[in-house]
Amino acid sequence: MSILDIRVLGDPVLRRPTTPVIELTDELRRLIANMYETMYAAEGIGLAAPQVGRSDRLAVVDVEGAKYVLINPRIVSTQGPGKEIAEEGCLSIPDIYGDVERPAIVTIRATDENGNEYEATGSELLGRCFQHEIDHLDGKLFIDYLSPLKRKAALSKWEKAKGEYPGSIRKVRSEVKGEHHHETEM
Ligand code: K1U
Ligand code: ZN
Repeated sequence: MSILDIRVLGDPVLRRPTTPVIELTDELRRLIANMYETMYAAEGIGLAAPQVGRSDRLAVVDVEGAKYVLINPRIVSTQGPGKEIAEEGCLSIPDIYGDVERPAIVTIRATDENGNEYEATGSELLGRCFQHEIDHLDGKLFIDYLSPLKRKAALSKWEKAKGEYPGSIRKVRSEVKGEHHHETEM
């Protein structure tokens, strides 16, 4: 398994719509395993394919041990008394945070890594993570939801920080001591 480079704001792949997965190939299974490894190394709770430079309609999630592989996911319904506001970040916009209002509870339908279709309902952080990842698959980022003023502030902070990511690439290091990674290996 390997840790993949994370694409950051400015890389057009983050704005490109994704293509549905038609066949679960070994190559895609390897991609899923590598996305999990990358997400854990970056200390995230989710990761979508465009964030590692791929336009496949696929994401992985691990919220407090609740793991989901989201292949061709879609939101089938939103429930609850209404919307909730909470702070979000994004592995593709490091160190930038903002309050985002979203439906409190969502039900999604997706295919898992074994090709089985499933439905899952998420509230709180899990529901928010499902929505954040599905947004990535539609080329949407959390900053798109900020008020014009807060978005402007976030973007000006990013203008100063983005120099740390030449080529819009964020290198993630493994936390495991003594481990040697071959970054280009798949
Ligand atoms: O897709 C991503 O960029 C991953 C992102 C997902 C996400 C963050 C916040 C709300 C919903 C979804 C992250 O994992 S950001 C960093 C993070 O690990 C985190 C954020 C909030 C709570 C706990 C952890
Ligand atoms: Zn994100």
